[in-house]
Amino acid sequence: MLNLPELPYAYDSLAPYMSKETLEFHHDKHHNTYVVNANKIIEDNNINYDNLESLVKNSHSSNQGLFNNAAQHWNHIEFWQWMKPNGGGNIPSELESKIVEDFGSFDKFRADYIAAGATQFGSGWCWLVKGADGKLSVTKTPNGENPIIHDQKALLGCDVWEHSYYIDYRNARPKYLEAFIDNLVNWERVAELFGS
Ligand code: MN3
Repeated sequence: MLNLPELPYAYDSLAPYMSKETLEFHHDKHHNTYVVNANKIIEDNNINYDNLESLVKNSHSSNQGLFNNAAQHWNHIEFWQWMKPNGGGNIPSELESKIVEDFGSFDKFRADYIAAGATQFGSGWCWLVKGADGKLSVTKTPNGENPIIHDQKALLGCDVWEHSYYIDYRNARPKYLEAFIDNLVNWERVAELFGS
């Protein structure tokens, strides 16, 4: 059974950058629906799996409905941890050096990341990933697709489905992405994933 995790902070603690109302809908309704749907498909088809990552990987080519919901479950578990109250700001130095090495500057990374999220047509995600060669890059994916199926390690993902920003930013997706990078990102979590 897949389970909906609690948010790692209070619902009102990311305001004004992400409101209590957004988190209530996004976590309690949208994320929960992915969990309920994935569990139903798993149960109805007697699907066995070792862990969520292998379920995401194995369902990608064999069961689109299960993949959509299991991948979104994984994406959201990570997404909640990629934010924190009073986020943004200081980046652990080892990670910052690597970002500068691979992008030229932090500002270039920031611009690339926001552009990836802003230009993802329709629903999806933008990512900072570490490739098999250890190099960092920015990518974007449609719907529930994620770096797992591209054999990349996800270091930082941002949900650009409208349910993630429409209550707070209406149609201004770039404003939401700017607020995410500047005021919400939990860089300690990103650095932990980078080092692991
Ligand atoms: Mn979402």
